[in-house]
Amino acid sequence: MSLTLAKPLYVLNGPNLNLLGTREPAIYGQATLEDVRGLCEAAAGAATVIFRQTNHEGELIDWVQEAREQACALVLNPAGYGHTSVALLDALKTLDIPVVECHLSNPAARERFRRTNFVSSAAAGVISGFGPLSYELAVKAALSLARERAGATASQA
Ligand code: CA2
Repeated sequence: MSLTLAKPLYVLNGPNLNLLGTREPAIYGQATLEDVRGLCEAAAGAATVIFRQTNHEGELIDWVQEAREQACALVLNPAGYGHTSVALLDALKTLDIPVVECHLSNPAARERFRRTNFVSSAAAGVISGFGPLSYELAVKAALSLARERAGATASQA
């Protein structure tokens, strides 16, 4: 039986991911961000997905703060900000909901600077390297963690 979640799942995307499907297909594939949105919605089944992308660090942080109150869980592809943003890490550390970090490529197998990561320490887990499938897996993992928590809360009531 799958628990109905009271709040939506947030899927947030960082800078340049709006270009998906238009550039660097050898690294990021042919799917557009709209295709990825569709895959996330399908993977979420009956759960509601709030799917957004921004090129602005402050806006991404505002959305993370919004997720604190409004979301059951967060899937985050921080894109370049994952390698640079202490501010994003600080925002993520204020969350009490499960966070799943997600990447299309496998940053560990790319340039050395991509091994610096400021957000993984605030995530329950990281899914990287599977293209759009990374998002589907991340959505399933995040909803599974959210349902575990909702079940635990319900059984304590
Ligand atoms: O693999 C990922 O999902 C990344 O988060 C993508 C980031 C990169 O900085 C991370 O190391 C790994 C880059 C996003 C840029 O997206 C583009 C998509 C199409 C064309 C150009 C850039």
